[in-house]
Amino acid sequence: MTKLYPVKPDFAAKARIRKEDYERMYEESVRDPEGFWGKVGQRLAWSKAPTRIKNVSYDPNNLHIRWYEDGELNVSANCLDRHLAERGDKTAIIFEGDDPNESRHISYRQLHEEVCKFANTLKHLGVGKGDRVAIYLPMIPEAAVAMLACARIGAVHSVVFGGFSPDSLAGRIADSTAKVVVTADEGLRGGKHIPLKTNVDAALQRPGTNSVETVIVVRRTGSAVPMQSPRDRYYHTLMEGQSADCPPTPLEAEHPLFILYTSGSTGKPKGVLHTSGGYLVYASYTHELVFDLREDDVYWCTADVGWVTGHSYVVYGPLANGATTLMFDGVPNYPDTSRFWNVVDKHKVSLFYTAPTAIRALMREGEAPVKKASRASLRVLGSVGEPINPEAWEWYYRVVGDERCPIVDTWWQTETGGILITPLPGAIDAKPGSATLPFFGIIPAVVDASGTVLKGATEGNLVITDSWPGQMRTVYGDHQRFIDTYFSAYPGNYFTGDGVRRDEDGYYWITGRVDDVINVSGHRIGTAEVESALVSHPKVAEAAVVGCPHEIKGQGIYAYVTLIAGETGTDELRKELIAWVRKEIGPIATPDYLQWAPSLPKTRSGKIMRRILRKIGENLPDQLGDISTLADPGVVKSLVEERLIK
Ligand code: 6R9
Repeated sequence: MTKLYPVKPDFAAKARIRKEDYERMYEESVRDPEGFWGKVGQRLAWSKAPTRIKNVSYDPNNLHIRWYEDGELNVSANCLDRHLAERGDKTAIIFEGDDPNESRHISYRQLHEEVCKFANTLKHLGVGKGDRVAIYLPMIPEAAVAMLACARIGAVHSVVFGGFSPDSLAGRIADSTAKVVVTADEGLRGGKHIPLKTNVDAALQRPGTNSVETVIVVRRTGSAVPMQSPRDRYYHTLMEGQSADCPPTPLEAEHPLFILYTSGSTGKPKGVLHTSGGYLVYASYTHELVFDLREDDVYWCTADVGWVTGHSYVVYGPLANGATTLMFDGVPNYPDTSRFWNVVDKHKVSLFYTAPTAIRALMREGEAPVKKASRASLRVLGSVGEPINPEAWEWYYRVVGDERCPIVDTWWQTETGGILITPLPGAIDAKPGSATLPFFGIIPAVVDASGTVLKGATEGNLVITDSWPGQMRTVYGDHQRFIDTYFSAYPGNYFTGDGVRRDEDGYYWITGRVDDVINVSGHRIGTAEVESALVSHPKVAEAAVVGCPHEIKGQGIYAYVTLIAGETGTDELRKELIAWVRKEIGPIATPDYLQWAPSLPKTRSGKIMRRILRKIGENLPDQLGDISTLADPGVVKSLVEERLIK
């Protein structure tokens, strides 16, 4: 039986949303979405107030998603200018470096000044409304400055995670035809230097990247890096003498705010496009209610700005709410495994948001590194990125939160812009491992493979039946792919790509991806991307990649590789191929297992039967199911015998 953790009465007494509020507001939000989101939209400062709240059709033949479409606003003005009168001296960003001796506070006034100067810098470089700017930076305040400066002038940012390889960066630059790249000389992680500028140089040698006119380099470590004139310019020299006066450009609510690439089931990552008004309404509203935000909270989300969590819940949500947000440029185990909790004590963090993979890794180190720190400031704990296993949930609750802090297990996606299924800490009783109930305006449904809607306690695929303001609007440059990926499988619904179980209390339990996406440490990796990296190696004939269970990462990457005739699968070659994928995509895509496959199980029409490979990788050789449709059932036997997880 699952344990129930009821909302604590003392927490509920002071909470923004209590049980009865949740029920009443949820009912209203789905009965009258226009009225509900019209009111919620007033939380932002609009230069022109919207009157048309929702204009949505999920019909694949006429697909459009528009919120607040006749309104005008500027996202950076909402995150900065409107706080100046009341909160000018309040800390907007606490920066905590990789080195525990490096930290700094940036007030709203200072951040505003820096953003204005950088927005003027971008303008001076010829960047205007609608132009794309790639951001390839560590977790330093300049990353937020660059994002907000783009927003200020209507440029569209595309943040690329600093752990991606030159090739991955090049693909993203080419797809978005970015005019400027903002990077740093180097990153610093766990004391190690990451060659960001050198990676940019390598990326810009790749075909398709000649849209880039300028590379702006932030000095992070001060190491000497090659600078190519006139293309490469230092951030600090460009900023010298720039005016701190830069009026925000009023933009239509549906003006694009950013593109963020995410892995799908086919080879090429998709440029998820989010727009301005609806996105900011949704990110800020969810941030306020899910974390029960108070004026004096210190909020820390450990995600990198290279992921959507960093966009919505490090930068945009918190700053739109006038909160203090902590940016951490380090790792949980440097200088030691008490780091998270030392940072919590040092900055009196009250709201803490991290990923299950980090919890599991720290859990392995025992309680002592946690208990060394007081953590007395903590009030709410959050989880995001993948299903949290009940053991990790219990440990987070008991050891980190001292059984005092509610846990919010927040389910959402790059595509959704903000949290869709989550407990509200003062309103919804928790069950470890369940993301619980939908946020306001969200109508989840469970469907079977044929699209039949299943009622009551059941299990199937998760769809969302109507739009919400934070929803993505299109795949950049490929609207048809947007329709095909999300709206064709179950017409009239948004398909999430996740499997789900709904229990007798109506609680949702996400069971993981049902497509060819693997969730490694909360990061999405397309199996097709890893496969294409493998087959680009001259000795590889064919490859198939599946997910497998992994104690820390949640899922690991399991690759089956067929070599070209005449090559032998040695340990050395295995290492070489693993290193190859790491170099091609980035460290997060490093295969955990690589099995030599004399051949791959295929149907008579030549399709690889991944279902079988998945079961072998999961060490479930008794559950292969029907293999009679295979062209050569014999190949399965040797793959089972040689499997790497037993
Ligand atoms: C925000 C983010 C999205 C995929 C999603 C799902 C998994 C995220 C989860 C969760 C169970 C949670 N996921 N949060 N699964 N419980 N609380 O992670 O976006 O990188 O696009 O990943 O992550 O499978 O479909 P993104």
